[in-house]
Amino acid sequence: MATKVKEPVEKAAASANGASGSTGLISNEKLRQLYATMLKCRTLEERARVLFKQSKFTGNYYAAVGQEAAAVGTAIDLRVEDTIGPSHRDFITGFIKGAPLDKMLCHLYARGNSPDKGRSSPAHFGYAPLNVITPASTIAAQLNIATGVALANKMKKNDNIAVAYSGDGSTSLGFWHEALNFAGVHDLPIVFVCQNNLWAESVNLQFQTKVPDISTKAQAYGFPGITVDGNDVVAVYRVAQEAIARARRGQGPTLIECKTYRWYGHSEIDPAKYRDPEEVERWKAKDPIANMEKYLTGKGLFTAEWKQEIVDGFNKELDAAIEIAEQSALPEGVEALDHVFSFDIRERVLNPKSYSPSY
Ligand SMILES: Cc1ncc(C[n+]2csc(CCOP(=O)(O)OP(=O)(O)O)c2C)c(N)n1
Repeated sequence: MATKVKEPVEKAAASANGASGSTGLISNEKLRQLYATMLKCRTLEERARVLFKQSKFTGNYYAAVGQEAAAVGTAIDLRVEDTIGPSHRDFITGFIKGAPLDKMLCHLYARGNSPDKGRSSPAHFGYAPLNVITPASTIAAQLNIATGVALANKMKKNDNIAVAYSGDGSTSLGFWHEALNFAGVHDLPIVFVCQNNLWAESVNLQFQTKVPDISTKAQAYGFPGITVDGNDVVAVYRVAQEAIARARRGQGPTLIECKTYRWYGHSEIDPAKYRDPEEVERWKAKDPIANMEKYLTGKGLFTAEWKQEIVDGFNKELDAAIEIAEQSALPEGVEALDHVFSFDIRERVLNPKSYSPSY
C-alpha cells in the first residue's frame, strides 16, 4: 500500500527532537551535517553554472538548485559499498557520496584525468571507486543498471544497497516501470528516489501522469511508495533512513517521491519561458536551505558566521579543484578509441589500409 508522508519542517522538527518518528533521534551533529552539505551542494552548483556561462567548459549543465534536500537527505548516509544510480540532474549526489572535488571538476572540464577520461558530457559524472554509476543519456536507464547492481548484491548475499534517482518525466518511460517491476518481483535491495520537480524539460507533470502522487505507482509493483516534502531535508532523511534500512534487511524496494522544484531551466541553455514566474517565486520561498536555517536557528544550532565559514571554506576547496581542472590536459583525440567495447576499432581506424578483420 502506498503511504503518504507530508512532513513540514515544523513537524519534522518535533520528530527530530526524538519526540516521535520511526527513526528516532537525529543528532544535532547530523542536523548540522545535513544543512552544511546542502549549502556546499548549492555553492558547487552555482559555481558550475557560472563556469559554464563563462565558457570554461562546454556541453551543458543541469543544475539541481532548489532540489538539494532530496539529494542530501537520501544520499548522505550511504556506505562506500552502496551504489548510486544518478540521473543527469544528480551531479551533487557524487559529491554527497564523497567524490573528490578535483575529479568532479576535471569531469566538468572533460579533462583526460577525469574518471571518464573526458568522454562524457558534463552532466554524466560517475565514480567507480565510490560506486557512483555514470548516468545514462537515455533518461531512466540508470534505474535498470542500478537494479542490476541490486540483483548482484542480493545474489552475493551482502547487505549493500542501491539508490537510483529519476525525475517525474522519467516515470513515463518503459525503463522506469521495468526497473521497478523487476525490483519488486525479486525483492531487491534498492531505493528509487523520484525527484518530482513538476517539469520534464518544458513538459508539465499533468502531461506525464494522471495521478496526483507518483509514489502511488509503487502499488503496481508490490512495494511501498512514499510521498515526502522534498524541500524538507529532515523529512526526506527520515523517510530515506527507513527505506534504506528496509532494503538492507532484505525486505525489498521502496519508491520515495520527493516533491520539489528546480529553480532554473532544464539546463543552462534553457531560459524556461514556459514557466509562470509566480510559480518559480512560490517555490523559491520554499528554499530547502532557508527552511533548514530557520529550523536550526530554533534549536540554537545556527549562526550567520558559521554559514559564512562553510561557504568561504568550501569556495577555497572549489578554487583549488577548478585550478587543477584548468591546468589538466584534454585527452588526445586518439584516446577516444581506448577502452571501447569493440574488437579492433583502434586498428581499423588508425590503419584502414592494412586492416583486416580478425573474425
Ligand atoms: C529516452 C529519452 N527521451 C528524451 C530524452 C531527452 N531528455 C533529457 S532530460 C529530459 C527530461 C527529463 O525529465 P525528468 O525525468 O522529469 O528529470 P528532470 O530533468 O526534471 O530532473 C528529456 C526529455 C532522453 N535523454 N532520453
